[in-house]
Amino acid sequence: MLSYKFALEEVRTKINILREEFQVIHEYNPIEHISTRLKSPESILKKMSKKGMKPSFDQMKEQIRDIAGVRITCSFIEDIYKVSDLIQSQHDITVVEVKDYIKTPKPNGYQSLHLIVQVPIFLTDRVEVVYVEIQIRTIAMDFWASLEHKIYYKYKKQIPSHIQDGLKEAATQAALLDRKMEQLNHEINILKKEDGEDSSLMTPNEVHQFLMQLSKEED
Ligand code: 0O2
Repeated sequence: MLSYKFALEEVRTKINILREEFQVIHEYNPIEHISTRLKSPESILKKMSKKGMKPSFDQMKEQIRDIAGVRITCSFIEDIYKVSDLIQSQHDITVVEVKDYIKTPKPNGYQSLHLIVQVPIFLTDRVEVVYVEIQIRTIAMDFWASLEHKIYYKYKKQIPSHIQDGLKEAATQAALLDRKMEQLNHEINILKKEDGEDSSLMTPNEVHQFLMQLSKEED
C-alpha cells in the first residue's frame, strides 16, 4: 500500500502545482477541491471477488486500478476538460483509459470524468509503476455522487424503482445547474472583457492553450 500512498502524494503535488500556476497566471482557480483516498483491503477483496478474480497480489496490482484514488472538484464543466488535458500532457504520466461519464452518464445518472493513469514511483532500489484513478467532476456532480453513494451505491438488494427514478431526476437537475452556472460565468466574462477588466490577463482558455503549447515545446 506504501507505493499507492506515494503515488497519491505525487499526483496531489502535480495537481497543486497546476492549480497554483493557474492562479498566478490568471487569478483564476479552476479547482475547488482535491481529495485522495486509499481503497481499504476489505474493499479491494470485495471488488476482486465481484470481478471473479482469485485473491492474488499480481492480479490485484494489474486489475484493480482504483486502489489509489484522487478526486478533483472543479468549478465548471469546461474546467474538467482543461484540468484533464493538463494532467494528460504531463510527461511521466501514462494515460491508460479515459471514462467520460459526462458525455455518456451511467444509467443511474452518475457523471464524472475518470482517468486511469500510471505514475512512476522512485523507490530506493527500483522504480515502480502504479495505477491511479483520477475522478474529475463539478461541485454539482460531486454533491450528487456523494449523496447517492450514501443513499444506496453499495445497497445489496434491488433498488425500488421510484428511488432510482428520483435519483436520476436529481442527476438531471444537477446537470442543468452546471450548465446554467457555466452560461452565467460566460456572460460575466464577456461583460468583464467589454468593461476592460482583466484586459491584461489571459482568459482561462488562453492560459490553457499557453500551457499546452509550452508542454509541446518541451517535447
Ligand atoms: P468506492 O467506494 O468509491 O471506492 P471497472 O474497473 O471498470 O471494471 P469500476 O472500478 O466500478 O469498474 O469502474 P467505474 O464504474 O469507473 O467506477 C469507479 C469508481 O467511480 C467507483 O469506485 C466510485 O468511486 C465511482 N462511481 C462509479 N459509478 C458510481 C455511481 O453510480 N455512483 C457513485 N456515487 N459513484 C460511482 P468503487 O470502487 O465502486 O467505489
